[in-house]
Amino acid sequence: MAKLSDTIPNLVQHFGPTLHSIPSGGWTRNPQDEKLVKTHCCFCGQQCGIQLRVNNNKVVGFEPWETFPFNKGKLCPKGVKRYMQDEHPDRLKMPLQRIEGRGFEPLAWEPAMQRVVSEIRRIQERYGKDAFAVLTGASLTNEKAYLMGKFARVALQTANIDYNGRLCMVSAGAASKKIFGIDRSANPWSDIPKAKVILIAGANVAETAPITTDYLWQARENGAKLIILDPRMTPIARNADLFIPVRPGGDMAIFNGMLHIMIERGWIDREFIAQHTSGFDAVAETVRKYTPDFAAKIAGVPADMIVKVAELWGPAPTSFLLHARGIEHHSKGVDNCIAAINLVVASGRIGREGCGYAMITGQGNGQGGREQGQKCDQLPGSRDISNPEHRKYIAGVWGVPEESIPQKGLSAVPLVEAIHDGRIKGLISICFNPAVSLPDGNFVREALSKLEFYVNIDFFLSESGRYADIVLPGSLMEEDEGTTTNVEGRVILHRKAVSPPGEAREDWKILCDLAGLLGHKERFSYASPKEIFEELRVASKGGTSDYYGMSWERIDENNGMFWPCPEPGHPGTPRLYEGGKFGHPDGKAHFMPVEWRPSAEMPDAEYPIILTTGRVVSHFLSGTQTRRIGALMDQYPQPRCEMHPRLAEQLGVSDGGFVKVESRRGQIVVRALVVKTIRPDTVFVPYHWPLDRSANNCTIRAIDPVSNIPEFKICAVRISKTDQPTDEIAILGVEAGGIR
Ligand SMILES: Nc1nc2c(c(=O)[nH]1)N[C@H]1C(S)=C(S)[C@@H](COP(=O)(O)OP(=O)(O)OC[C@H]3O[C@@H](n4cnc5c(=O)[nH]c(N)nc54)[C@H](O)[C@@H]3O)O[C@H]1N2
Ligand SMILES: Nc1nc2c(c(=O)[nH]1)N[C@H]1C(S)=C(S)[C@@H](COP(=O)(O)OP(=O)(O)OC[C@H]3O[C@@H](n4cnc5c(=O)[nH]c(N)nc54)[C@H](O)[C@@H]3O)O[C@H]1N2
Ligand code: SF4
Ligand SMILES: [Mo]
Repeated sequence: MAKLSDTIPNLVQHFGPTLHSIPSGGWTRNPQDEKLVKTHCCFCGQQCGIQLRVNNNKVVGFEPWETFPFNKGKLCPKGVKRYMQDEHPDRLKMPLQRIEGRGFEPLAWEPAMQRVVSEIRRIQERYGKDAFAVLTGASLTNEKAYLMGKFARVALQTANIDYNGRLCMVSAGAASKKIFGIDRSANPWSDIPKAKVILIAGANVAETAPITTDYLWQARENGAKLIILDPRMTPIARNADLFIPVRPGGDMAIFNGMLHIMIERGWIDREFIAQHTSGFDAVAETVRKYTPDFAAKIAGVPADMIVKVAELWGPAPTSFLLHARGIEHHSKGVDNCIAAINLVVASGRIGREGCGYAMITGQGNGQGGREQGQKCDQLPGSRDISNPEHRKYIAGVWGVPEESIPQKGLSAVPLVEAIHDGRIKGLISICFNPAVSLPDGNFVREALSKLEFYVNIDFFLSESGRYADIVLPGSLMEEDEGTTTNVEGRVILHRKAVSPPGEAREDWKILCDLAGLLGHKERFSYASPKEIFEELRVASKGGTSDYYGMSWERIDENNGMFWPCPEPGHPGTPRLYEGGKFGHPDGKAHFMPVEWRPSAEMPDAEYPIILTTGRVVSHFLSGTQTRRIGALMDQYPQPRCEMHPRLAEQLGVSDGGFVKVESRRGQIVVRALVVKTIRPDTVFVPYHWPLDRSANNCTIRAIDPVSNIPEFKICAVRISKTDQPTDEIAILGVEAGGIR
């Protein structure tokens, strides 16, 4: 059984000697060998085009890729530095096994794989197939995401597979499916500059989708008005025409309040509503009570702001609404998104040039990662695992009896709860770092330490990997090839720039080998990721996310292709819902009424302050990659607790001083960042750090009843001034190990 105490001495050993050094390992630059590889950034859902400069099987730099249409050569600080992680001395190059009391030791591939297979067999024989679970990620390519879904259902026959997009896109996806019938942003980004009003709710665009900022500036040049809803005045909000400093959890009241005014003043498109939608009357009835005063009280903003935002949005000739996790990471995340989409559909401004709606996807393959069947309730092509027709089709593609495909399993948070209470005994995880990224971190780490067997596939030893019995060295994006689907729904191709170092292997090969050893060789005998794509495209045929008409060659020639693309001659579909044709069988958009409700934990006398969590520009997700890049560490070395000067004064805290942030579940000690750009009742802590700097020590395990997304964006905390923790220097030492 894994205990963190076993691994800590080894952890220090693991990080200790590596600071600031790039071992040359006998490598020499070969001037004749230099080449540029056109590919894409490995980080966020923008998936910017980049050219990697490669020499003698190493990425040594980059050049902009100016003809790639999405970013036209532009990159953010992470994209520019991404290649520096490749050479970090922590890169895993051998399988590791954790030995009780000794920590990790290298192991050859064959015994490592044998141990994994025998533990899977032992656990499944003893406790049943579903006692072995799979956690995957949306940074994986489409091919790997597809492979993971098939691996779980065919090779392991476990129902319990879910992915880290469960912490990310699922509220937006569920809302889009309910209203539009399709889970994808509705427009290509080229529609953004054509919109006259742009409303952005809960997205810190400048830091988390930096290239989108450029599209917004183009819109501003064209005279667009910009509206931002965020409890913090984010960089983009400083240039907005209207900034609404909403109280966390209050957005739905604003959306319903806007619709209330739009109906009252005749700013809805009655003809569009009659022809192309259903269910509007129930929504009109629900928003009747959302007067500006009523909505303002819930949202914690002045009532005239609600009138002002309705006056900007209501009569606009064209518009674009974008949102991200700020309104989605809630136990009412789906309803928040529904309220936002109701506004778009009621205005009739969708499905034509300059009229759009988008959820800003997060992870590199945030879009594709949620289509290929690695969700607990899903089969490839965004199919439904409980639909008999869908099951039959996929069983045919996989060549297995339909009955052998498990039914719906547990989603990420309940899955970890099932580990904690002993229903799940074994775990394989790839591209997911639950020890840092799931809410209620102490509970999650306790769960991981209870597993009888845990195998983790990663290129660095993540905080979750430290609980694993076996760690298998997988591949970085530039060490493998495959497709991802960007924020617009554009499927693009990542080219292999270098091969994995040492004995590390491409992720897909590891999975296929494992499936083979488990007795399913013939169904996992792909010669390349391209062959996996060929099967994926057939599996997606007829599903909503239909890739059937695409090929790697077509994707390459066209700088990406938008799904649905149902036939080989089909041009793809950059803009959805043209002519008011929506994705439901009746072709209509289905309005849904939603009522505001309180968040799972509201501030009270004991825990009086709202904690919200999120990101900073220089770090990515659980930080395993960006905390190893020196230039990014220099920009933001440690998490800080953002608070308003008024709150800081009440607490007697000064900028840079230490504070203890405590919730009912856990605590962190971090430095304060005193800024006027945040509501005085709310503090913000970025979550990219582990252990005693992990914002998720404080967050709550409440989830949305429909999407099961965790409520990362609001919980109650108390804050007190405190001294510098004695271990800060040690922790800083570990984390300053970035490559410069
Ligand atoms: N630099 C960087 N970029 C990233 C990532 C990263 O880790 N680092 N991750 C990628 C991923 S996976 C994702 S999901 C995206 C996330 O992208 P975003 O959603 O833009 O990022 P967050 O910081 O999680 O949250 C966005 C904003 O929500 C606000 N907020 C909090 N509560 C509320 C609320 O109740 N209502 C409203 N309206 N706003 C609220 C916060 O103040 C914050 O400014 O970024 C992607 N891009
Ligand atoms: N408090 C709080 N918590 C949050 C959020 C928040 O806003 N606040 N945001 C949530 C969101 S939106 C997200 S998306 C999640 C992200 O949650 P995580 O799952 O933690 O995301 P990553 O940091 O990408 O972790 C993935 C792990 O896989 C590895 N990895 C990355 N790419 C690959 C690959 O191609 N192959 C292999 N083998 N390994 C790979 C990385 O090294 C890392 O160890 O965090 C969520 N957690
Ligand atoms: S915006 Fe996203 S995809 Fe583009 S360079 Fe930055 S992290 Fe990479
Ligand atoms: Mo995300």
